[in-house]
Amino acid sequence: MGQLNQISQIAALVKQTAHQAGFELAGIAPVRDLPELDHFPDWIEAGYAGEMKYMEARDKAGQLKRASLRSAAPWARSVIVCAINYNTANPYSTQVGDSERGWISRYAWSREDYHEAVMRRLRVVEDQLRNEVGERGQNETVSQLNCDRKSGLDLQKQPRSGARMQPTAGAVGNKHETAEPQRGERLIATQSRDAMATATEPPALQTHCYVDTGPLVERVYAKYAGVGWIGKNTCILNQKMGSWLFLGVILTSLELEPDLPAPDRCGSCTRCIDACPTDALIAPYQLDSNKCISYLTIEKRGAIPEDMREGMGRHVFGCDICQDVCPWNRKAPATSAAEFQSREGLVNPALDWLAEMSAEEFLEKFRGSPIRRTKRTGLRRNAAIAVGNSGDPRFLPVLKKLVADEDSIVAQSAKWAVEKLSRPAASSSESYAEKS
Ligand code: B12
Ligand code: SF4
Ligand code: SF4
Repeated sequence: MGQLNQISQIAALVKQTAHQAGFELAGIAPVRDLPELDHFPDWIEAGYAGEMKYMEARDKAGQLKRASLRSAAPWARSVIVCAINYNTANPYSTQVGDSERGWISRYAWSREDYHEAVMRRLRVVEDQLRNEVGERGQNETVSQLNCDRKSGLDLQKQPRSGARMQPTAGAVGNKHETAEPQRGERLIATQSRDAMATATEPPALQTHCYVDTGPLVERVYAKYAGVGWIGKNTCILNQKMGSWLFLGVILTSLELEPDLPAPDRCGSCTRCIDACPTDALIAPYQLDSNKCISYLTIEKRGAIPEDMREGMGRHVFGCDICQDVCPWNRKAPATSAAEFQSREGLVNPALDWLAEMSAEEFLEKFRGSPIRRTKRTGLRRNAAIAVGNSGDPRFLPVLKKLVADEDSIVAQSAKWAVEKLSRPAASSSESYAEKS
């Protein structure tokens, strides 16, 4: 069988396995310097990553790792991008007018943290790829195909780095990227040869799965894998599925036939930009995290800057406004994945319950939930601010207790909320909801 034929069979098998594993969409992107990545250094330079220092990780040469896979993972030739629908049939959280209840973003209602749910499925695809390449024989599928196809990158010239069970080049020591594969991540090599391979031996197949934590801007590769286009709200949108999608990627040393990039279908629409309550979408395709409610409620540690608090409305974890208003989400189907069905009480949680939540209840209620990321302090801080934005004076007794809270971040946020609720009702989350 022809080599190209074999390689396209592998690509087809990978996609088929991805579908069987529960991904609605899967495609293959090439590893090259894609034009969208040119914007990444500017984004970092402008400070739009806020306090997310892991976004600024650099290699030994001082280059931003996420700006180029060619330096962050020099062995990688293709990125398999998989996407899974997490949409549920629940209405948008901000449609719930009850001022006693807060808004949690759709992705966080899930029964299991998406990192684990997506990683488990990626492993199925990775294992199938490994088995397939193993069965067909390394010589044919990995070495000869990659080198014969003259991609401009000759695998034989790449450093072999011992090949087997080797962490990726230049990982950094922070929460998102570590030198060793993290929990749920693996680096596999199908070839069980001596690490001191000779120059005539084929290089090992390497693969590495990532959900969020890899040194790459997943959405750019999703575009080139044909999964969807990058919308003006910066999210990946698929014509049939909308944007309620989680992404997972498998980097592989195998050079697979790339898919065609998805064409941009935003047209003249600017609904997401117009609806963003905090003007975080500073221009089409450009988000300033410092202004984004998702960043403020999930990633930001310490106190939330005062000038950002009012715009947060009753959001307590994440924000979906720029996706809720997107016309491509109007007919987005609901997921059948059990892990992404909503947990009881999370769609529109009672704000006083969150603000007063004990450490034990936080751990118990949010076991295996992405909400753990903001920690109890963050969640209670967010709830206190949401209460301030509720316009509902019935919260004043609760807030007055919180002003004396031992957690100074919560106490400070509650003090702001008391002042806000005590002011004449000029701005509440009702006026906020009008914008969206
Ligand atoms: C950091 C991060 C965040 C940050 C920053 C978001 C951002 N837009 O960058 C914060 C905390 C704000 C965030 C929020 C959310 N996130 Co987030 N996040 C990430 C993470 C870890 C890195 C993203 C990144 O690299 N950003 C860097 C910037 C520069 O990229 P960018 O804004 O996408 O910009 C690119 C393009 O827009 C492009 N571009 C294209 N055309 C043009 C044209 C011009 C003129 C310019 C200037 C630029 C440009 O340039 C940039 C690339 O260099 C990824 C996982 C990953 N490893 O990729 C998840 C990820 C992007 N997040 C995800 C999700 C689900 C969310 C939220 C929906 C969660 C929520 N409900 O609150 C929101 C969505 C907010 C939004 N509108 O983006 C999903 C997105 C899935 C999808 N369908 O797109 C991802 C892929 C996680 C996953 N594994 O599924 N996130
Ligand atoms: S997630 Fe919310 S705050 Fe962030 S850009 Fe979208 S609408 Fe704006
Ligand atoms: S709301 Fe409009 S501009 Fe924004 S992502 Fe959707 S289609 Fe694109």
